[in-house]
Amino acid sequence: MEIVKYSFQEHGDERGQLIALEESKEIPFAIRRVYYMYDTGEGVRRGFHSHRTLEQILICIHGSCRVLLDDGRERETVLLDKPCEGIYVGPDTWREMYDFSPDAVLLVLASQVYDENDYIRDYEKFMESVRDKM
Ligand code: T46
Repeated sequence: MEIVKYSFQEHGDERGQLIALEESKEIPFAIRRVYYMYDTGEGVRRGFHSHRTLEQILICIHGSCRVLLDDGRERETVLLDKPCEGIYVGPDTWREMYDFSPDAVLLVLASQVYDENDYIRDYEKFMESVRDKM
């Protein structure tokens, strides 16, 4: 599977770096929610679900973590370790986040507000839903 990666423009000067992300510009959807996770315990694995419609951009703005993506055919992992890089994670993609460094802050820009009905949290049900679309 192809992982869609973004390299965001850094507006650097002698004061340091700044990255600006605008909806429908650097981010390919209207941003309706922002959340972030931090203080993730050692050895913790999060995620374990897919979404029916949600689109997201994941950016590890501090520290590092790994993301496993599974589209029902293939699994890929990606290392997020730069605040200027992000990945797109769309619907019908199982995701797991792991290997968080103690200082990791994983920022997520999302296309929809929180809706538990958009989640598929059972791997067999996820496989059934993607098989139906293959
Ligand atoms: C995803 C990955 C990358 C809210 O109340 N509002 C929110 O917007 C979110 C994201 C979560 N919550 C609550 C629901 C749970 O009680 O926060 C708690 C932890 O959420 P969850 O267990 O779903 O977190 P992760 O890390 O497994 O998954 C999250 C997102 O939920 C998910 O959409 O794609 O990060």
